[in-house]
This record gives sequence, structure tokens and C-alpha cells, in this order.
Amino acid sequence: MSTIYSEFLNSANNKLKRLCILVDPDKFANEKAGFFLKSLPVETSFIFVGGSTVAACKTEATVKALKEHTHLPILLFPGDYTQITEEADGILFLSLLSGRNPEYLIGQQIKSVSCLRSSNLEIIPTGYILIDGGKESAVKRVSKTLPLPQEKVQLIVDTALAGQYLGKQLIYLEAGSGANFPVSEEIIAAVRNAIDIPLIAGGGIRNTLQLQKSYEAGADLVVIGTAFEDGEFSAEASNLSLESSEI
Ligand code: 1GP
Repeated sequence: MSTIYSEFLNSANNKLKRLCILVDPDKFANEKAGFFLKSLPVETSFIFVGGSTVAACKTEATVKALKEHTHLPILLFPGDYTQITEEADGILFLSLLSGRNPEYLIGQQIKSVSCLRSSNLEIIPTGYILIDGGKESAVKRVSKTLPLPQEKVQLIVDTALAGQYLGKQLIYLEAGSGANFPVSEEIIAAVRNAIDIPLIAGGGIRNTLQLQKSYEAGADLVVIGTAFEDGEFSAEASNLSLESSEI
């Protein structure tokens, strides 16, 4: 059976670049789910749902609303264990490796087990690395951890590789939602070069050029949220063509 992770691996092994759209349930109008999904570029491969803080029960309602209009895999991207819902297809089981707050390294993960042990969600162990995007991020505020400075490339590489050694199946380089600037190409390339597992980059990507640069630097999957929420990206991105899938 093809799993979501096998799709991630396929993307990485065959350089098939994938676009993931992030939906924050707190900012999403569920009744407009169909319209929103139609506005996304055809290259969209996965929908991520989550946020650093989301009001109770909102995630489930948003996943259900999206599911009524799409067969794309929906992955939870939860800021905390209360965002877990069986309605999704999988979960990025995040551990905030850039921080030193045990609550986000292992605490929330333990709290999530009572939901996960009986669920059918595909669980994807993900090393999550917060990198300075030039703006105070919600991840920093909620996790009470500092982002890694962009110039500390070796530290970021070592953090990603430590994640791989710990058994993470995915590394996510995060500049923070709405970042002033995305994770640099230098960082993406250095991490891509060091690890053997799929690589995601996100945060602050607002246009096709930034998207292509992230792919070219070595990201297998790129996540965009704010630019689609704000309606900034759709018209331009619909002209992406599958170039982005074949870099
Ligand atoms: C945030 O990486 C995602 O977790 C997406 O960020 O909202 O800036 O696109 P943006």
C-alpha cells in the first residue's frame, strides 16, 4: 500500500518537488473550503492542517470541510496534542529539535499517545528546526525557544543530522509562518547535502521565485500557508506548471 511517507521518499529519490499548502484552522473559513481548494495550483500534493495554537475542535471541523472537496492527503501539523483528529490521513509527529524545551521535544508527544495509539493516522517522525525568519514567530512564542540564526549553518546541519540519527524520517526547516524571509538556499543546500531523508522547507515563501529557489536548493517539499491565506499566491502559482516537479 502506498503511504504518505512513501510519497515523500519518492519525491526525494526522484527529485519530484512537491507543494504542500498549510491551512490554519483558526484563520480558515470552513464554508469556503471548496472555493479555496479550487484556487490552489494543480501541483499541490498535500494539505497540512495546524497552527501553533488552535481553538478546541476547530482542527477536526476544518479537516472534515476540506475532505468534502478533495482527495489530497491531509496531514496534521499540530502545535500541540489537542489538535489531533482521526479525520486526517496522517500526522507530522514533530519534535522541536532547535529548542531546549522538553515540552516540545517529548512532553506533547507523550500527551498525544492516548489519541494516537488507537488511531489510523500515519505517523511520520519529523525533526522540526526553527530558524530565524526576521520576525517573532508563533513557534518561538508558544514553545519559548529561540530560533537558530541563519548564519549558524553548521549548527543547523548538525541539528538536522542529529535528527536523522535519532530516527526522524523527515526534517522540516521552518522560518516561521509569515516570516520576513525564508530559510536561505545556503542552509537548504547544506542540510540536503548532509541528510538522507526527505527535507521540507517552509515559512515566508510568498512567490514563485522563492518557491523555485527552495526547490533548486534541495527542498523536496515546500510548505506555503500565509501567501495562500492572503490570496497573494494563487494566480501566479497556477502558472507554475510541473517544472517544479521535475527539477
Ligand atoms: C509555517 O512553514 C509554514 O509553519 C508556512 O509558513 O505561512 O509563511 O507560508 P507561511
